[in-house]
Amino acid sequence: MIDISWYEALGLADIAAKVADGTRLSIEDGERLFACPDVTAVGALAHHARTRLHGDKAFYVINRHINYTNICINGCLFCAYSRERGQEGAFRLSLDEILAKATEGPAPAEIHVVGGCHPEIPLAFFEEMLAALKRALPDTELKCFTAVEIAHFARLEGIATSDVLARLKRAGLAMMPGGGAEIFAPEVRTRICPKKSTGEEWLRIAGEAHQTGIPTNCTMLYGHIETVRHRLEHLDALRRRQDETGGFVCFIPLAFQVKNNLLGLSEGTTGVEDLRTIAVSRLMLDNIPHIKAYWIMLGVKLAQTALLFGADDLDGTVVEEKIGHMAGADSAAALSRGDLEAMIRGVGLTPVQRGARFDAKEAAS
Ligand code: V47
Ligand code: SF4
Repeated sequence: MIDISWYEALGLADIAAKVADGTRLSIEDGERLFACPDVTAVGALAHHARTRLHGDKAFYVINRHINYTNICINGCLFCAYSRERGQEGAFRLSLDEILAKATEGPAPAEIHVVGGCHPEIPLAFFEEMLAALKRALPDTELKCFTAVEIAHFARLEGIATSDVLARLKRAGLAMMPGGGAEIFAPEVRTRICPKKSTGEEWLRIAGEAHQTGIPTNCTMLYGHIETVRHRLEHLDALRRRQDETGGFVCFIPLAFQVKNNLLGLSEGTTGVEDLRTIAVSRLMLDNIPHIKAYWIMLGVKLAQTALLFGADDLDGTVVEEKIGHMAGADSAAALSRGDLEAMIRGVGLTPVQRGARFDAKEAAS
């Protein structure tokens, strides 16, 4: 139940009424939620929306992240992870090294594989990688490659992105992660990632993946040079794409980690800003089922709190993470299933172990 008198006092009764009856919020509604002095009031609305979708369930996955290379031709200015070829710290894993990482513990439900846009790894390598992973781990879902990598593979091969997607799906790709979206607005992109696919191209490839039968996640990198309006326009673009193709499974707001960037930024986001961004995302994205509190970027305690501010998923065990940690994220490298379940139970919710596409794996014990 939404306590309308609380929202009347805040001048947000009309928005609370929209949330109560499931009416889509406008960008201007989103701006008012960002401006509301009481973040707990915004969080309570988002919790109402997430409870309507998921009851008392909160999700996690037994997964493993693998980064196959940090060599990248894009050189995004916010990215602490990428290196040029030959630069100190540059790496590229062989197929055997990828397989060794994938199979080093018990089989995960999901393997998340992404990398930089390497100037010469051919598409055939990734087809072989997917087939080899599938042979080694037949029950593991392969969630690999962002829309930016797909655009890069297509350019290297001189073929259409739809052909890249079809070939990767045939080789065993089940799902794509949501990275590379950053902020779609061209005036932001030209300043933070001028060489990367445009926002329009990212959205086009996501839609193409959905039409090829590959569901994807989607992300937003916030807390750098963007404005609140840019965030809301980004969310609106995602939900319009979702109206058309329906293939987004989960949205992940990525809090910018500030160490080692070329943007000259040194102030990270605050916890309150993170919670507000998660809450407004839940309220705006009325057609995307899941919102992830990615503990790697948020830290464990804030990710847990975010489960009461609109998020319904914690991602997973992860095992090894480089992108956030090279930018100063001070979270642990990995969490256990027990840690994730305790985080969820600690806020009075029921843990549900899921697969990459959020199919339930088993009832939590
Ligand atoms: O695309 C890069 C972001 C993304 C920084 O789909 C940074 O389930 C914060 O997309 N601070 C990769 N973020 C991570 C990603 C992801 C992670 C977990 C789950 C899923 C999923 C997707 O990380 C990049 C970029 O947007 N990023 N540098 C940084 N300094
Ligand atoms: Fe390359 Fe991705 Fe880093 Fe940009 S964010 S430089 S595309 S690895």
